[in-house]
Amino acid sequence: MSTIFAPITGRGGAVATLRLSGPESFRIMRDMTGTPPPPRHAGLRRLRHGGKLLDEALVVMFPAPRSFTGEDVAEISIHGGRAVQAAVSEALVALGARPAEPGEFSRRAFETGRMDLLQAEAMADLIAAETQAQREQALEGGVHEACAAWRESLRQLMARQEALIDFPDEDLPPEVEEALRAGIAALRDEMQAALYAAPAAERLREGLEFVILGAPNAGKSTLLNALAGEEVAIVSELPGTTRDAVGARVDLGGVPVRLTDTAGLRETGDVIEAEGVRRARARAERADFVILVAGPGGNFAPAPAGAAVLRVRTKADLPVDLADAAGELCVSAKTGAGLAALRARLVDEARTLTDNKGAAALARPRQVACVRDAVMALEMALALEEPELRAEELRAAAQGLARLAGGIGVEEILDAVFSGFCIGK
Ligand SMILES: Nc1nc2c(ncn2[C@@H]2O[C@H](COP(=O)(O)OP(=O)(O)OP(=O)(O)O)[C@@H](O)[C@H]2O)c(=O)[nH]1
Ligand SMILES: [Mg+2]
Repeated sequence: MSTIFAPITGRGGAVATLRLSGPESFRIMRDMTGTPPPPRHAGLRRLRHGGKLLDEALVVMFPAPRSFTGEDVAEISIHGGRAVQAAVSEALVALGARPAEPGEFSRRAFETGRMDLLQAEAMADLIAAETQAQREQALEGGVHEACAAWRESLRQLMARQEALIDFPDEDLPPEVEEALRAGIAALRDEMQAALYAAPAAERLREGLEFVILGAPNAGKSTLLNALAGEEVAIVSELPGTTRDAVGARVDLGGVPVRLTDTAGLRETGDVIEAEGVRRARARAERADFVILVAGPGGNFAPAPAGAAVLRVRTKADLPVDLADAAGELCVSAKTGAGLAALRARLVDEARTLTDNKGAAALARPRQVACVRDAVMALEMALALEEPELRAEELRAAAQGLARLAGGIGVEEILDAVFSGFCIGK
């Protein structure tokens, strides 16, 4: 096993912390510091290599197995500048360590049993979280706990199923069989609830896309700028100003949303604008939510099939003697009227779309696939009368859950999982 190192702090700070992990890490620290501090105590040490002083560093040693990776780990906090980091990195390489790959620390932590795959994924999500709702889901999504509880329930069901196999069924009261089936059904229902809620959890992890769609000059770009709080898109009184889809990331009640402004919808001989209109429609069809925009007296574009929409009437400051239709929200970017109400509506939509109703937050396709396999096996088990066959399906369900936690059959997916992590994770 090689000894690896990487910065575990972000760029540009006054201090950078490097983590060194692997069998040679303590020897390397002895070479550089003379005498490293005792385990789990921070000590200030001069780092030297080849007779040269490199920096003064705060050093902490974590002997295996009580370390992040489960291996011997040293963490050294050095000055954050480029030259210091380069000199220390060079010395570490000269002494036998190599730079870590993205996710390599986490992968080692997984391989030494310090965390299961679900915990590793949750940690990656926590570090990547941009908004508070994402942070909460990563921290309290409960998949690790739910998986452990499901596996325990299943273990008990399997034990009862085995007991049924070992005794001829005449000897057993029918209640035993019924209770077992009810137990399987209850477990299936709980896992199914998490599957139903999974799209919401995935949407929160990935972020939502809201698209602004409507006629030219309706005030779409103005609305984007107002909601984003900055001048993202060009606004002009000429219809057909926006061609490319222009996006801004906004935080709607803790949910990350990409708000996309699009070209005004109209028939046009201008090939570039026509392409913009085509993209606008395509974008809206894929969006999680569409904000249909129309100016005073204008018509709303038809909603894309299947899309959830909100109708927003713009330029409410202009006098028009048209009664407002029901279900429209009137705003004026000029006076600010209605913008708070619009934002509140969008926050509601964002929260609803990402509300997983307290179920375990299966936020990755990998997790969904494992739970779906387990649920299907439980369905099969419920459909089967023969105890041996049913036991077989319960074992298949247990395998699905073992894969969910990363216990078995994961070799082929590990690269994919951990390569999605950053260097230093
Ligand atoms: N009075 C008033 N004018 C507005 C308001 N919102 C936008 N406008 C004006 O309407 C015109 C068009 O605004 P844009 O935001 O560029 O409209 P758009 O829908 O993006 O137009 P295209 O990109 O051409 O499709 C500009 O002159 C804006 O200043 C508003 O609330 N009140
Ligand atoms: Mg525009």
